[in-house]
Amino acid sequence: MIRSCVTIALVPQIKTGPWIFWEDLESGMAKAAELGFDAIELFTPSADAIDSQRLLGLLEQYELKLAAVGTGAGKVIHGLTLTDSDPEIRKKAVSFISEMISFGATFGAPSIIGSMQGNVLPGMEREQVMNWLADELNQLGKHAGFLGVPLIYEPLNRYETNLLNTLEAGAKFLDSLKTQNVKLLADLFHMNIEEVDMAESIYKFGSYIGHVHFADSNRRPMGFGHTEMAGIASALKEIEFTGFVSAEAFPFPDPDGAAKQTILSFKKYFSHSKKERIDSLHL
Ligand code: LER
Ligand code: MN
Repeated sequence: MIRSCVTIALVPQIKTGPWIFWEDLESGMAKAAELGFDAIELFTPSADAIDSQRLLGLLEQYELKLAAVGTGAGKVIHGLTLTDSDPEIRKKAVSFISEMISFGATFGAPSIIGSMQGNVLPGMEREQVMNWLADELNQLGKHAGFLGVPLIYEPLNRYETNLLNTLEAGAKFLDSLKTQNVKLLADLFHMNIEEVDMAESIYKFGSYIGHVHFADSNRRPMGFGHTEMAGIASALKEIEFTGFVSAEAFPFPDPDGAAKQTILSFKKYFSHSKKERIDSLHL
């Protein structure tokens, strides 16, 4: 069964980013629960930013799962990437992500490596950079596996990284790793820029996909752009995807409106109830 998820960002430095809820943790969770989301995805400044006992209590209280945790704050706040030319920075990036993996794993949630992957910058050799990334994903994937969760690697569009931009490139790279515990994140916004045919790529590389970011072509909530979601939803069902479709989209027109639009779109494409699917068409 495909489950719904909404993002909550608790990192003030990136207030203009593609995350739905921005208030405090509890009010985001209360709204997610009220709208009927299955889960939340958290974007926090660090692994110790939220007290685990408190989060556990809130997840129980609002009957929500923690679907995933993002690691991008390591770059935004601390300037860390896994492919920095400075070995000390790479080491700090690995330890930042490693701590996030441990935090997420307490709740059975995988961590996501998105912007922390970095770029091949002028003066660097691509082969060397990809070797660093491979070694680090092997190490981090093993750590995650030890804690019983996968690690999620996210191909990003060309304006954010020049490492790997498509599901195909990501899948080939994962095949070259020693660890089998790294999965791909299919972010529909990045895919809209990079894939030739989004549904086809999902069919082809479905076995690699561990998480989905749900946003329309313009990164607004699904339904506010021109992505052909019906074919993509069929592909996700066809590959028997059982993870979370998580709204990482701009809070347009505002967080509440974005969350509402997301859950309506989710029901339209993924609900098992015919009544819910029909109702969502009339709103
Ligand atoms: C992270 O999931 C992502 O998609 C990046 O574009 C955020 O900068
Ligand atoms: Mn994403």
